[in-house]
Amino acid sequence: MSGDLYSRFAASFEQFADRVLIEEQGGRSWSYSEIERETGRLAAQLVTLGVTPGERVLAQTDKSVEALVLYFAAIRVGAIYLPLNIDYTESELEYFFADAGPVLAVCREPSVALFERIAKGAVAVRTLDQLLASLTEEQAEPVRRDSDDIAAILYTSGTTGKPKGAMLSNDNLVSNGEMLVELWRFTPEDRLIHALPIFHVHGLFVAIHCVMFSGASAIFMPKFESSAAIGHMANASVLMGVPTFYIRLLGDERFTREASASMRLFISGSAPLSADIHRAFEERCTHRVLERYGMTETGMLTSNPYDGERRAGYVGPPLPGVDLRIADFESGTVLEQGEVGIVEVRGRNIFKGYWQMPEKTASEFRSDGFFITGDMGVVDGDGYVQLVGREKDLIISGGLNVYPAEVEALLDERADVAEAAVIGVPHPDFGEAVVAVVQPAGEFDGEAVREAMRIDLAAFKLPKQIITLDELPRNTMGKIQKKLLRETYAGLFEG
Ligand code: MLC
Ligand code: AMP
Repeated sequence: MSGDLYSRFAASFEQFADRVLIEEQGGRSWSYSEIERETGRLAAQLVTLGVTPGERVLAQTDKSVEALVLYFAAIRVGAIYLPLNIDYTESELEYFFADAGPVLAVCREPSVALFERIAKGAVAVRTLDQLLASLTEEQAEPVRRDSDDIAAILYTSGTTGKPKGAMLSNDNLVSNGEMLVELWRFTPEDRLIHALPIFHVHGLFVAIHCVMFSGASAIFMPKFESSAAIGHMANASVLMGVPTFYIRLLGDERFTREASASMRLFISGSAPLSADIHRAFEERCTHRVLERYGMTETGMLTSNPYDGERRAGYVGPPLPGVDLRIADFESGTVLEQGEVGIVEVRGRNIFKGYWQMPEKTASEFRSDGFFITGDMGVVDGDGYVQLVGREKDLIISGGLNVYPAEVEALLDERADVAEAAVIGVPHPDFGEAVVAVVQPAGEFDGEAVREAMRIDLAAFKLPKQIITLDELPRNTMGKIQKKLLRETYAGLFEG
């Protein structure tokens, strides 16, 4: 099987030419052949702007069919696609520009001045509208890439230091997509309710590749909204989402067995789906959510089975082709079945390393090629994986990752903060919410501090609440006791 991603897209463009690929919510439908034509034209525009194979195309755009076409076009010309969360602020963007060195940056109209300022004339800056306005009938020829050539870089933050660009190869994406189509039984008859953003692995690769590779179609929602999603269910077959989607559906009384009767599959991932929500969902509509587990660096790793038991609180067995083991984090010793340890993985879907960070990359792999996920887990007698926590100090809020160290650094550098500890606290909607516990230095106004942090921090990373304490709890070594703080504030958002 060829690992060239665009060839995989091209095969579907040809095979399913007249079928609908994307149906815009409240808008028009696009067939596979129409999307291919726009992709070819936009690709020609990218070539005119100097994009060549291996160059980075950075995109911070709203979700739209055109934004998706930009992804396909970048892949068609052999470029490396680099999608960014629309919430990222100036300082975050500066870092991505400097690190990735894109030749072209595509942004939203209100961000043009900011992008120009950051680009300093060294990077072409365009809005999607500008690109579309200058299209001609000319189509760029697809550029063939090798399996190991990089197709996309997705930034993920880290426990310490700066975000790292995970390099995903053509074959990483093709192999994982093909596997999921088979596992989840996607066919041309499927219609996916697509309500995720298209700048992460989940919404861009898992969702779009399942649709594209199988000849299915997607109903494109600008963002998740439960009543609209319920409205689509009569004409759809699959929903993919983060647990917050399922929590919000359960909170909507219009979500019933009848409303979801034509759906065949509900898939959840990116964050833990609690066993309670899993059960409540089944009680409400009789569907058992299929939970799977993945990472930006690895694509999808495990999935509950389509036909077998979809076990609440478990992420299922490893995907075919994924070697998964549990090891002792410190020593790397592989543990026995049933023992809790760090999850390590190997396979065709594992990324090619962090962009320009060979040492960082090396430190996250074992010598025999296993990638250290940072997730703690255990495998049961049936081969089902259960995730029980994280070795990495990470908060996952509504499916988005927030590294406490980044938020703490911003707080700690303030004159009115002596020291801060940022923790994840259970939240009824987002699963976990970011909370900052601060030991002030003098006068302190939490709300004003939150507002000030907005300048440097994407909105989803902002603490939902800032708590002040005269003294942060410490152990005998002087280390802040985050576990104790998490226990103390566990009920903060209850009721
Ligand atoms: C929005 N806000 C969030 C947030 N999303 N805060 C914390 N966590 C989030 N996830 C902020 C908003 O900026 C706003 O702040 C306030 O919270 C209320 O927002 P909202 O209107 O309730 O949020 P909404 O727009 O409805 O978005 C919630 C959401 C969205 C859950 C639908 O975040 C979402 O689509 N999440 C999915 C993310 C995703 O695709 N993850 C996959 C990563 S890939 P303010 O201050 O402005 O009022 C991956 C690998 C894998 O993890 O395995 O899949
Ligand atoms: P990201 O870096 O955004 O790709 O997030 C990857 C992380 O999300 C993983 O390392 C896990 O901690 C978490 N994750 C993904 N899917 C699940 C799941 N089904 N259950 C629990 N955690 C998950």
